[in-house]
Order: sequence, then C-alpha cells, then structure tokens
Amino acid sequence: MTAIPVPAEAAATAPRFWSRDEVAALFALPFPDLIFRAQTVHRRHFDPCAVQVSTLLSIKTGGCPEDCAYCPQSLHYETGIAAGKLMALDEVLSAARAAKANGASRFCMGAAWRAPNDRDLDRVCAMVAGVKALGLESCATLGMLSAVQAARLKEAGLDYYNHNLDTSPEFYGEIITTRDYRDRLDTLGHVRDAGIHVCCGGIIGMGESREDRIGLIAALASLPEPPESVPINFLVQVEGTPLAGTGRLDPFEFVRTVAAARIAMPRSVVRLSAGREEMSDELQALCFLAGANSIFAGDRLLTTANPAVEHDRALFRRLGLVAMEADRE
Ligand code: SAM
Ligand code: DTB
Ligand code: SF4
Repeated sequence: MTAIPVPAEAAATAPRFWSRDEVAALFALPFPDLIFRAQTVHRRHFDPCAVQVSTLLSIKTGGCPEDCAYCPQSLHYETGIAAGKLMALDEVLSAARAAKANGASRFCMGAAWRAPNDRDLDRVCAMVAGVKALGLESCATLGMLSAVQAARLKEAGLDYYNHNLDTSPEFYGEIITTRDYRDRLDTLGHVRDAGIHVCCGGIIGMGESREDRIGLIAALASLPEPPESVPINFLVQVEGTPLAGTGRLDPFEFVRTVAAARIAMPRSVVRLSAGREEMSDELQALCFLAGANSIFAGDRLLTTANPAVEHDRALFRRLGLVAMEADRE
C-alpha cells in the first residue's frame, strides 16, 4: 500500500505569522483537501481520538454594561435574564466537584463583567485556589484585566484565562461598541505576561463574511504567541439580542473555520464551543475530523443549553473518542 503524501505546507507546523491570503487559501480548498490538511496537522501534534473536556459555570450572571450584540447577559437587551450576584465560594466548589465527577479536567468560571473590581477579584482568587485544590485545571473569563489583576490571578493558581477576539477587526464594530479590539489585545497581553495560558477564539455565524472569518483566524494565529486554547463558538441566537434572526450560516463553513484554526494553530487545542446543542452528532463528528479537540460538557454553558452529559458520553463511545487527561495542552 502506498503512503498518503503529506503536503509540504502541513509539514511546516512551527508557530508563525499567518497572512490573510494564506488563511484565505485554506478556506478556498475543496472540502476533502481541507479536511485532509487539518487531519495531517492534527495527528502530528495530538492523539486524534483524545478530546479535552471543560465545564463552564456562570459565577455572576447578567446585568453586564457591555453591548456585545450576541450576548444574552448584556443589560442593553431584553432577554429575560436577571442580573445576579457573585456566587458563594461553597456553591462554586460544589459545582466544580460535580464537574470533576462527570469527567471534566478543567473548570471555567465566567462572570458578566466589563472588568472585575478588586474586591470581586479577591473572591474569584479564592475560587481559583479552591478549584485547584480539587485537582482540576482552572480557567476564568471575567472581562478586561489590568496587568496587576492578571498577576493576582496567576498567584492564586489560575491556569487559563478566556478572552476572545470574537471576530475580525473590521466586523468587530458591528458587534460591540463599548470596548474596542485594542482593549482586547491589551488584556490578552497582560494575561500572557502574567504567565497564564491564553484561551482566545471567536464566534461564527453572526452575519460576518468569509473575509471576516479569515481575518479572525489570521488575527488569532498571528498573536505574539498563538493561544493555547482556541474556542470556536457557533452563535447561539438568543431572543432579544440584536443578532436573533440572523440568517443561519452553512454549517460546512463552520467546519471550514475549525479546520483553518487547526491548520493555522497546529499546537493549540481547538474547542468546539457554544452551539453544539443545535448541531447534529454528524456535524460535531465533522468538526472533530477537522481538528476540534475540546468541548464544554454539562447541560448548561453560561446561560444557554448544552448537550446532556449522557448524550456526549454516547457520542464519544460511538466515535471512539476519549477524554484527554489534564496537562495535555
Ligand atoms: N464578560 C466576559 C467577556 O466578555 O470577556 C466573559 C464572559 S463572555 C459570555 C465569553 C464569551 O462567550 C464571549 O466573548 C463570546 O465569544 C461568547 N458568547 C457569548 N454569548 C454567546 C452566544 N450567544 N453565542 C456564542 N458565543 C457566545
Ligand atoms: C467561549 O468562547 N465560549 C463560552 C466561554 N468562552 C466562556 C461561553 C459561551 C456562552 C454562550 C452563551 C451563554 O450560554 O450565555
Ligand atoms: Fe458582557 Fe461578556 Fe456578555 Fe459582552 S460577552 S455583554 S462583556 S458578559
């Protein structure tokens, strides 16, 4: 049997700058060629059957002053989500214990803040330390951070910080007006400088063009260092947000975006993030073939639904996938 030749470009998988033209050329490939490229790169760096499993908890829900057009937690939109207070430490830790029992290796705490204040940050630091003490990796997404705040989270034991670019620099202004792309890059710089792993990705299906999806992937891959974790979210359309009613994107275009992320960021864990509840098992399988190797498990994301743990277990069994151990990234 003759060996399948590895494309020369796929052999060069060291982190490097990705121009838009190069990313555009990936999107333009025939689907089978794109998936082959993604699989080739994926197998060079990862076990293609191992999937990292994170669990999300909204530790502070709703009432957010930002105007992100996709977000049910913004106080600019009527979505029926009431503004809550920061959860108590013991409640957070019992959710973390349950996540661990369900097979998660990482626990991610999300807060609907523009940026945390110092008093709230003290409380989040205690949560991070408690999650670590349970033997879980910790992740937080709290909005913008200063350099000092990032250093404090690192000291508390934070492993990952999630802060997304969300979309291309050009489309960004259509989605968020209350903070700009530069603010996001600054926070990502503070997180990186503090020695915390970066989790940074975006949302697909917001009415952006292919050029914007290309711009997002090029921006992520060309950060000073590629993010260790890259969540690719399929927009969850929530009634009351400006993006409710956006025309549904061709799901193959979502798979192409996952594949482009995999190829442009060969050593990053690419997370098939929000939107799985509305995807068929077959579409999710295509995303895994395209190089996705992480999911959020648990029947809730922050405020919206996610597939039941039992359903995901069955899907993993049917596909021969296994949960990745902690520390794999
Ligand atoms: N407030 C913090 C922030 O924005 O950085 C943390 C939480 S925020 C909900 C985290 C990310 O969730 C956003 O950057 C966005 O990419 C994603 N997200 C929020 N609502 C979404 C939706 N309806 N569909 C898909 N992704 C969504
Ligand atoms: C990310 O990129 N996706 C997650 C996580 N980071 C925090 C959040 C998805 C939220 C989906 C909408 C909701 O449940 O409120
Ligand atoms: Fe606030 Fe984050 Fe939602 Fe934007 S995405 S409105 S910052 S909670």
